[in-house]
Amino acid sequence: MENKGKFYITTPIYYPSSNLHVGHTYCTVMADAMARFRRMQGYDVRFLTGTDEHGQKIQTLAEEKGVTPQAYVDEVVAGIKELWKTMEISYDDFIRTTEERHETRVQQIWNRMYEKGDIYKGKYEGMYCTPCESFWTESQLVDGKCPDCGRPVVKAEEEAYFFKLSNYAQKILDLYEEHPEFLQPETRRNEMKAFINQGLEDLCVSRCTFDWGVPVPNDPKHVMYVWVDALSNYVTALGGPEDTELMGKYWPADYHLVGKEIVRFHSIIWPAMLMSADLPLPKHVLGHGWLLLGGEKVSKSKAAKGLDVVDPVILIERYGIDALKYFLLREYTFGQDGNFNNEVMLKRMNYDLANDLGNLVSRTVSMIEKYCGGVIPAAAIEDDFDKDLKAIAVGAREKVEAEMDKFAFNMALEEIWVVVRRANKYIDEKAPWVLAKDESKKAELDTVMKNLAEAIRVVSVLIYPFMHTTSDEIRKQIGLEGTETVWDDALVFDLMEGVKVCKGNAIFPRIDIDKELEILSGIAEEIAKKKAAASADPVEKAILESKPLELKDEIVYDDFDKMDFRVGTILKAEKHPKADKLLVFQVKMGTEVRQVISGVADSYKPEEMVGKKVVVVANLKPRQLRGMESYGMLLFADGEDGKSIVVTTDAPDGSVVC
Ligand code: ME8
Repeated sequence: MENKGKFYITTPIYYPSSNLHVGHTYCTVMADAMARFRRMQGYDVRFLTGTDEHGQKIQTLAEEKGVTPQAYVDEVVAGIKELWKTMEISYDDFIRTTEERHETRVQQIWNRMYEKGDIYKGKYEGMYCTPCESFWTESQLVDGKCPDCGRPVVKAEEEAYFFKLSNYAQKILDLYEEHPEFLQPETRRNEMKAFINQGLEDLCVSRCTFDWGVPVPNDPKHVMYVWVDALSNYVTALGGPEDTELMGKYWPADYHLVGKEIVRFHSIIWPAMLMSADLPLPKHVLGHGWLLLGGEKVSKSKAAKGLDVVDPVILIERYGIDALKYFLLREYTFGQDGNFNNEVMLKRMNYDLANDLGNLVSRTVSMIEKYCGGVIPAAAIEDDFDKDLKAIAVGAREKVEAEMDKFAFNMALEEIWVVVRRANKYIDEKAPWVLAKDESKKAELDTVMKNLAEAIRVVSVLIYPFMHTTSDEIRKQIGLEGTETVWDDALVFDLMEGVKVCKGNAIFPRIDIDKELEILSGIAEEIAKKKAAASADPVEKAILESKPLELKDEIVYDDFDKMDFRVGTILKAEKHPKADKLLVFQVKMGTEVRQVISGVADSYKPEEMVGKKVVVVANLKPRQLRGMESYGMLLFADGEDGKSIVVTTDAPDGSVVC
């Protein structure tokens, strides 16, 4: 196969603070699919992932657990490696920032920056977000909290080393200008430009209040700022910064794939560090969107909340690796956020995998067995349906490649499913079971069987980068077990004559969605309970134990905006002359006094209500209640024993409630 050149792709190196969730899996699955895809195309691929093991947060977690930081990370990293092994993630290297090969080389990068005159000693006074390991100025905080994650920050004041990031502001803006492809999508580039234009301050690159980090060369009471340490992994894993065989071969990276919240580090700090260290810049930084759960980012602290299972290990156990991978790659649009929930996931698995793909394969193999003795026959004629199926199948590869060039995994898979759905439709159009009843139609029946086998084979090639196990299983069933899956074979339609099929189990069993959702919510509840029991933080406990309310149908803001609530004072209250349950109030709302009637005589004596500040639905259409007019409604809450409790407020009379 023609060698297309090298292709170096990386994922973020994840914090081994606790087990990974489906959000991390999403990024790694995308990188894996891209790596496998480029390998099939003939690229010399290097795929790097790893773990970012230093920093204050890890040190604190280890202390809480009563173990050394190293022992702490060793355990979590073993779990992460196990997960990637189960998912057959095809990385070429896994770098841990606690490895010696990393530590010595990151010191070399530091020395290069130092020798350039870009690192100097000073004093840091500012705010620090420990979970994000990020420094902020007061003005960057949002409501006094970390602008990235919204959590509280702590004051940090210490002697520290600084990196002259400010010197690189213009160079980085020039980089975006000259190479807009460096940072995608464009929205992220605009955000970064705006960030730089606010003014780039020098970056504090060392800490001395804890020691879980790479020592600063010649000043070991300081450890390097964890982001300087972490970003360097992309180079140190190749043996860099010094010239090594791997550096020469693979650096600069073709793609750093990262979540949108760490684009800033990769597109400002990282290129500045590389410029300072006289190293070439990566070609592309791609920021992907977040998976959201109930509108919030799926995160380690919230991972156990709610009724959805986000633990990839459990999802894989129940539905298989390929079903999860397919869902993650097909459901979300690269660069945008997307909602994650188990129902959407199960529906995708059922419709696309069990119905569309699974049925196509099982129906075809069964028919070849039944009508052709299990051996794929020769094709004899070509009518418009046959021609259309063939054109769509052999034309798909180019479309898949075009989408993958844009990292549009969902659209690449959609192009493959165009073939799958066309083939299913072809079965309906041709109705082989009718052809089989007429001996004179044997040639046409044979053609249908052969063309279906070819279409399935093309699909098996195209899905290989995304779901190689399924591809192998399909190839086994259409009689190609043990043959090499070759990318160029997706362009031809004449390889299947004479091949003996081999019927197997359904490649994706149908899922009983209602039953499965019940099981999953039970599992999610169990996980949340366990986490809540282990948590010392009362707010976290409450969040973990929270259960969704049963509510009326959702309304939109415009519905709410139609309502006019006002604060009023009850001037007078009396019993309704004709109804025991009703009280008649005279309510003053600013300039206006009006009569409002409520059915609360069982809960309040009239005199108890006088003087209360209440909330009135003031633009409600007037209503007759047993012969008296009511001009609005007061708000009450349901109390115990069916009693009503009036909603009161300290707000001034007449004020608008909104
Ligand atoms: O930031 N949706 O590590 P990290 C989508 N160590 N992707 C998500 C996600 C979600 N809800 N949650 C996490 C770090 N991710 C640093 C990186 S790199 C030199 C250092 C993915 O463990 C996403 O790719 O917090 C995100 O950028 C990454 O996990 C953050 O992982």
